[in-house]
Amino acid sequence: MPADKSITLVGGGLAGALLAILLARRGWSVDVFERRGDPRVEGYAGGRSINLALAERGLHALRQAGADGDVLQQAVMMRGRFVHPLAGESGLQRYGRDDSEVIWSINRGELNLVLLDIAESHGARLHFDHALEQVDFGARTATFRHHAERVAHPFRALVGTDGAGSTLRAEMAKVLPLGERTDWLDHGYKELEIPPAADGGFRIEPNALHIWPRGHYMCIALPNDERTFTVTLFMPHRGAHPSFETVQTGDEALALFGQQFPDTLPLIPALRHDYEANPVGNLATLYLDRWHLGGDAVLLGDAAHAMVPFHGQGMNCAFEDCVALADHLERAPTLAKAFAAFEAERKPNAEAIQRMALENYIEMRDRVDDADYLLQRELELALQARHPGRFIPHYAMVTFMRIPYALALHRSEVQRRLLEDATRGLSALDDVDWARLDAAVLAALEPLQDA
Ligand code: FAD
Ligand code: 8RB
Repeated sequence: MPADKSITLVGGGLAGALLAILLARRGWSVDVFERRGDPRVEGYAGGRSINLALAERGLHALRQAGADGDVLQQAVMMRGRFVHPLAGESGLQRYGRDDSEVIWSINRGELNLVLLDIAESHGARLHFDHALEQVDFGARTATFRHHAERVAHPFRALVGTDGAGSTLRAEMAKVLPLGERTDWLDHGYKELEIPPAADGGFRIEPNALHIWPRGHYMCIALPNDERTFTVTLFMPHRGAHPSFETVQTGDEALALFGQQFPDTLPLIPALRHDYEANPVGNLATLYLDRWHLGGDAVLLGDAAHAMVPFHGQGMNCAFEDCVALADHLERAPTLAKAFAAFEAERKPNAEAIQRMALENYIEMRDRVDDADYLLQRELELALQARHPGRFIPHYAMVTFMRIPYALALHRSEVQRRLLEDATRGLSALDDVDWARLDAAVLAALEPLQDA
């Protein structure tokens, strides 16, 4: 543990607020500088109610911070995907074996508020309306814009929890190239809303993550505890219809939804308005070769490894980063060693979930209503029952376990080959050659230690 336990966090979003709690509870002197105003005074900037899926990795981190109770109180359980094909029957595909294997829809604003409150109660000093502008690493001072003024603060070390557009990252890159690369996805997104029903209840099944898969594009909907759903349309920016190029006006959106998502039309009364009022968002994966500058500064969460949203793991991964960094800070003799050990542990795992997130887009938009795919999901469950602790479905390794993402990716690749080989040409599990498949599973997969 370093002798001087003081640290400055840039960004009081999800990761910044959580890390502040973890460190303040361990006796660190923590300052958090956040660009926005205090959400507890001004309301959460961002307005619309935006929800996120919380899974085991994020929940575990919240438990470490003593924040899980407050957060789960406002959460809505999502037991599985509720798939709405264009033709054919819609229905729930469970994520796990039972209600202990679920994910939770939580409100971003509420979550941030709860975490900031707890951070402050443990002694973290929160400085709102302070946007990092510039860092002098030689003099160890950081300059923030505070309303119309510029204020300089001395620091021992900086942690960049300032999100995908990180200013700290840009300041670090002026001293040491970080090898930054951004891969933009050629798809974007637009948010819409399903309001409550006339009787004040949910208009569709509340305890699910809804998906309308349409091949090259899709809609999803997550429930909010105020009985609304946030709907997100993901589709290509440009090119053949439908794309954000061919669907620009509210009327064009009405036509698209009428043809491709007809069951949602009566659910989204303000579709025309929402479509025109809300911007098209961009999606990207951010890769860096380095996350830290000696013992002076380190990046985590979206600032280090922003990812596409399709596994619902951006926050979960950022929270897992916070637990890892707090542990390394506790164990390592110097900040430089702590930051280096943190980067060595987390970078391969961040890269693994970034890749799995890209892959899950294809699965969600194109595969979830496919017969081959459903047969493979059925076989995954059967193999999990035949080989407990050894064959674990891909989704479960990412979502319900805390094994390193890189290990989950590796085992998923091995398992996918087994599933494809065993189901090739089959239309039901009755015809599976179980003796052969069991032998292949035993040969290809070691038992998992913490399963
Ligand atoms: P952020 O939460 O973005 O926090 C960054 C903070 O830094 C902000 O408060 C910002 O105001 C502040 N800041 C920025 N610049 C400065 C500066 N110069 N000075 C001071 N402060 C600054 N993840 C999931 O796991 N599950 C989901 O279902 C999910 N859904 C999502 C839905 C949407 C619409 C979006 C946009 C993202 C979603 N994510 C989800 C991803 C998740 O939001 C991010 O991965 C997560 O918020 C990263 O946390 P962070 O603290 O690194 O960044
Ligand atoms: N960022 C999610 C999943 C996986 C669901 C499954 C997918 C919206 C922006 Cl697209 C998406 C998942 O495989 O069945 N779990 O959680 C969250 C997702 O999107 C979030 C709400 C989102 N993230 C910019 C928009």
